[in-house]
Amino acid sequence: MMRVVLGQTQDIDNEFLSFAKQLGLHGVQVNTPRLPGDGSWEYGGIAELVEKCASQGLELEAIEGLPIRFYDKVMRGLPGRDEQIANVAKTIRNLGRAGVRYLGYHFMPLSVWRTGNLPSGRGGAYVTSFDAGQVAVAARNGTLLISRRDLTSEHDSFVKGEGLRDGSGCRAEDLWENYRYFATALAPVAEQAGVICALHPDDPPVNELGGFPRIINTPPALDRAMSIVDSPCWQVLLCLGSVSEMGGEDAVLESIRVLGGRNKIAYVHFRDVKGTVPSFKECFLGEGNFNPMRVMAALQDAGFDGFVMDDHVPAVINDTSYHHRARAYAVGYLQGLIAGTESR
Ligand SMILES: [Mn+2]
Repeated sequence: MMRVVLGQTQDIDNEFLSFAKQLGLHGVQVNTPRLPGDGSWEYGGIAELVEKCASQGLELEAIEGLPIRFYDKVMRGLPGRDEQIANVAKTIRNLGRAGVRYLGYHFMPLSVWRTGNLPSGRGGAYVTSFDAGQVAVAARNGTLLISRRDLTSEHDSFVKGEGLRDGSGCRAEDLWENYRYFATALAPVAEQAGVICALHPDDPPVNELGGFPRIINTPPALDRAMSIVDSPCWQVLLCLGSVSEMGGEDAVLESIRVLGGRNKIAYVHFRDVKGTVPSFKECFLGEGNFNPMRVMAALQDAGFDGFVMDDHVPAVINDTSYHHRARAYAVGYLQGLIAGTESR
C-alpha cells in the first residue's frame, strides 16, 4: 500500500514528530541531519534519531542528503576517493545496523541551482525558478541560489553565491565512470547492510553548470545509472519535480513505467514545476506540468507500494521556515490522491 511520509527537515524534534502525527502519518524522513561523525555518520547518532522517532510511534523511513564533503572526491574522481568510499560504506553499515532502510544521495558536486525566488506563484506565493539564460547574470550579481543544506543551519537550504566554477575539465563520460566506480564499490556493501541506496536525479537537469557536466538528466540516463550494477539495493529516489523539469508529464510517466517495471523506485518526491529546462518554476501540486492523479495511478499500476513525500513547496502567507502550512497542503493533497487511486 502506498503511503505518505513527512520530511525535508534537517532536525527531528518533538514538534516535528507531533506535526507528522497530526497529519495522520506513520513515518518521517530527514535530510542532511547534523549527526556526529567526520566523513561518515556514526552509529550512535543514527540510532538516537531512530529511537527519538520510535518513541513517538513513528518510523524513520529514510535519511537523504549525504553531505557533499563525504564523497566530493568520489564524484570528481580525485585522489582520496577510496578513503571516502570506505567512509560511505561505514555510513551505510551504520544505517543498516540502526534499521534505516534508505539512503538518498545525488551525484551533483555543485548541487541544486536556482536563478530566482519570487512571489510569482499562485496568489503571490514565493516560488523558486531556474532559467539557464539567467545563470551568468545571477552569478555575476551574487544572486544565484545554491542548495547547501550541509553548510546552512536554516530550513531554507539555499545560500546565495556567485556560482561555483569548476576547472577540473571533467567530461560527462568521466563523470559516468566516476559513478560506475562509486556504484560498483558500494552496491555490495548496501546489500550486505540491508540498505537501499537511492539516486536523486540532477536538479536542474541540464548538461552543464559552472563548467561541470550533469549526467542524471533524462529518463534514459536514470535507466543507464540503474544498469551499471545489478543489485536490488541500487535504486532511484524518484524526484518527480526533477523529472518533470526534464520533460513534463511524458518524462514522468516514462520514468515510472521503466523504473517501476524494473523495481527500481525506492521512494518518491512528489512535486511539480511549470515548464521544462532550460526554464521552469516551482508551483503547487495540480498546476504544474503533470496531472497528479494520472501520475499517482501510474505509480500504483507500476506496482510501486512504497512511500511518497513532500519536497520543495511554495512559501505561503505567514508560513514558518519549514513551511508547515504548505507542507500540510501537499501532504493532504497526496493522501487524497492515494485514497482516490486505491478506490479505482
Ligand atoms: Mn527532490
